[in-house]
Amino acid sequence: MANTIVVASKNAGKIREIRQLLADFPLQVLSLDDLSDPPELTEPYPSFAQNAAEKAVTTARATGYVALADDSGLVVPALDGAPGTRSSRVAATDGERIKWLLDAMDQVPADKRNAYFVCIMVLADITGQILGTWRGRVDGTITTQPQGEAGFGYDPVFLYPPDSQTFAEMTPERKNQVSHRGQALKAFVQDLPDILSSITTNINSAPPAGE
Ligand code: ITT
Repeated sequence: MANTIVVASKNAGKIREIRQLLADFPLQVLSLDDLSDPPELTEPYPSFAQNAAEKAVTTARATGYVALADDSGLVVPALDGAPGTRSSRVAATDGERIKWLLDAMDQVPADKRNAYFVCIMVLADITGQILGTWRGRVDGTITTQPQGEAGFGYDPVFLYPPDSQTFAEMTPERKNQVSHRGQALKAFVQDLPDILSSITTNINSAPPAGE
């Protein structure tokens, strides 16, 4: 129990990557899909950090588990920062989101197609206290058509220049090495020994959620 965390996400791609990156650590990693009555999560704020905190705090309070939330997205300077915190909401499916992006960038020349992924991770305890915040960012460029089948979200159109491959053409291991989520989770894992003792303390000393 003390070493159980719940990932405050319904995004299967994110959950898979987080599970891979935490596989070697002494943690039982649940997701909202493992819970019978998962909380409804909202992302009402204009910043990744605020939305991540909202999701972590709501989930930890509602479930009684320490919760790790990931708010992430794609920032395209040529689109004034869009889709940004609205990355999951510009359309209903990954395919439609990619079409939205490529259409929006139809007239953007090659030298202005730079973009980056951001990931903010927040861990909250069952009282709603934030135990830590970790960040990652990876820079790349947006292709003119999808390339590759792996990953999720905008991966088929996000080219990582050092490898001359999109995230959807890489192995999952390689994406985790360089991605925004991989960076944030590596920083989280470095803090994990301290956090585990903090989690134990909080679970033993705090009242159950809702009291
Ligand atoms: P949860 O809130 O349930 O975690 P979500 O998909 O709504 O899921 P976000 O609001 O953080 O999560 O939106 C993140 C979106 O950004 C995600 O849906 C993708 O479209 C995109 N995204 C984030 N990380 C990505 C990655 O590693 N590869 C491709 N696209 C990514």
